Amino acid sequence: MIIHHLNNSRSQRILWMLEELEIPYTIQRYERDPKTMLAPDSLKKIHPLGKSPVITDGDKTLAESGAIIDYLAHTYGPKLLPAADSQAYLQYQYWLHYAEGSLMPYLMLKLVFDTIQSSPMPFFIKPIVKGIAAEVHKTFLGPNLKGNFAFIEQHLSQHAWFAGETMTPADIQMSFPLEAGASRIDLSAYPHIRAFLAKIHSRPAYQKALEVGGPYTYA
Ligand SMILES: N[C@@H](CCC(=O)N[C@@H](CS)C(=O)NCC(=O)O)C(=O)O
Repeated sequence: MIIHHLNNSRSQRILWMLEELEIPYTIQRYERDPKTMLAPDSLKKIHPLGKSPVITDGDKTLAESGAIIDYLAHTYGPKLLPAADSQAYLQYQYWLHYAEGSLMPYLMLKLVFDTIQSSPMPFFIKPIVKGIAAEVHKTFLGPNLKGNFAFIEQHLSQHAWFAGETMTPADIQMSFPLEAGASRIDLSAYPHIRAFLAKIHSRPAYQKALEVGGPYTYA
């Protein structure tokens, strides 16, 4: 098993998943361009999109975090997986897809708009750009981020873990948007989300993954 690991990225959660399941692996490291933060072209030799994470397991190459996590859980589990016919399994699938399908796009857009606003530009364009960014934030990003974080907070106030009373790989998948959220928005109104982050950060497998993965600014 090879994990193609881009520094400071979503592949951190695949390292955590591998550590939780105690699957032996080797790390192939890739460094982001410090200016653009993009992955190096060499990653495109492994998968055409050149995004991280990617894993190679024997003759299989897999991309997309949710698909990788689900593959690892089914191939090397059943540790962490709920019973296939249970309510918890439906919840596991829901949160596995929700993380990248619904929540991350809002966080990515926020990052893009925040970056545009703070980028150098001619002084006469600045008010226009700021105006557009403020409007997108007011009418679209702000309400959607608030709605989604309130929804997650409500869910975690009633369940110990995303799929119910025991940890599943959905918790690993949800870690990245919540950590990214913690670094970009004020989570003081969401005590259950903060408690969830503290709980996952105290797991030995999470800490081991951090140790081998290298610096990770979302944690
Ligand atoms: N939805 C994909 C997103 C993959 C993705 O965008 N990965 C980022 C790292 S967090 C990346 O490779 N960025 C570098 C680049 O875009 O060149 C997944 O969850 O695997």
